[in-house]
Amino acid sequence: MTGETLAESTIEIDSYLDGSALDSMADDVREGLSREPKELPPKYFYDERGSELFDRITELPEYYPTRCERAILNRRAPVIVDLAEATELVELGSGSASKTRALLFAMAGSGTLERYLPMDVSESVVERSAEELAEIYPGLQVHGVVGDFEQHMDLVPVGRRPLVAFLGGTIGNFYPDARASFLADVRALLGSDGRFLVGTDLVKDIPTVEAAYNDSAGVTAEFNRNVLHAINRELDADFDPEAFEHVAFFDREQSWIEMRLRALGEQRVSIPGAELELTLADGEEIRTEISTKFTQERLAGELSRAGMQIEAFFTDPDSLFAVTLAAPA
Ligand code: SAH
Ligand code: AVI
Repeated sequence: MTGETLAESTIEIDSYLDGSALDSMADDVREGLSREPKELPPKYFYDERGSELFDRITELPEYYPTRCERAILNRRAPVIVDLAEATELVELGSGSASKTRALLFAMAGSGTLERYLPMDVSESVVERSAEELAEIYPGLQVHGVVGDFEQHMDLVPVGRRPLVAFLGGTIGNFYPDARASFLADVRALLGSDGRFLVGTDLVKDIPTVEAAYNDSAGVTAEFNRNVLHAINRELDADFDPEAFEHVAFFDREQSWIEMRLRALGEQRVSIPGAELELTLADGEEIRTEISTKFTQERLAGELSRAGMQIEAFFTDPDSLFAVTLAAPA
């Protein structure tokens, strides 16, 4: 009988969201709620409850992006891994990392897998996925980063020739200027021969998109309202989340779906942690998220302006969603 001892996995987690997180939430809330229309950044959806609600969204019959992306990754992970020739996988906005397993599995199968670096603003999801994946892959070094990919990308301890993944279509949640600066940061992470793997939701018929953000079970509505629960808890505010209606509509001109919270009746809100007193008129809306839908051409143009070119472009059979591998140009 032959056998070999499995190497120990290691877990290390760096956090960049300690004391300053509350200050930046207060600034963001004060700034966003003084805009027209009023606005709140989507990253505040993702406390522990919000991350769980997002995971429930990914299982809804109407929410096609996760199913499509999972099918693409399960089928194409071996070719992606062959092209990338990476020993480490960096994952931005990693969440529960459930689709990532196909990539790690393919890297392990090709004998190249050494390190996984999940980065997310939600501490609980980074810790949980680090533990789960370290257990599944003996010998894997997991280096988690709890941080904001709009502020802390230069702190990701990236090694040589990384595969940097950004899945789920989260790239669509940026406004165009912020996306350009995010893509420039990704390009810097790649060095001379890393690869960028990005999931994008594609342009399609409007009813399919609108149903995905307006599910019949009301989970997306609860996810949307969760931002108010988070602000109540962190900034001692007194929003009544049930006094806001979930709204989601597709904006053809911008090619994005927009989620809003609409006040049902006049709302007086006090947010002591942001030194803000607020009155919302009956029917007034707060924009909470945009989610851009892409064409291949638009994505190629944006990647090119950031110094990257498409190496492979994969879609599901109905072309609802795409996974793109890009290399330094
Ligand atoms: N990649 C996963 C999760 C997508 S949900 C998937 O494909 O299913 C979006 C993820 O990005 C959440 O886990 C959220 O916590 C994280 N996120 C949102 N804004 C962020 C930010 N500014 N910095 C880091 N992570 C962020
Ligand atoms: C994380 N992000 C890509 C999701 C999306 O589809 O834009 C967030 C989400 N919002 C509502 N449902 C899901």
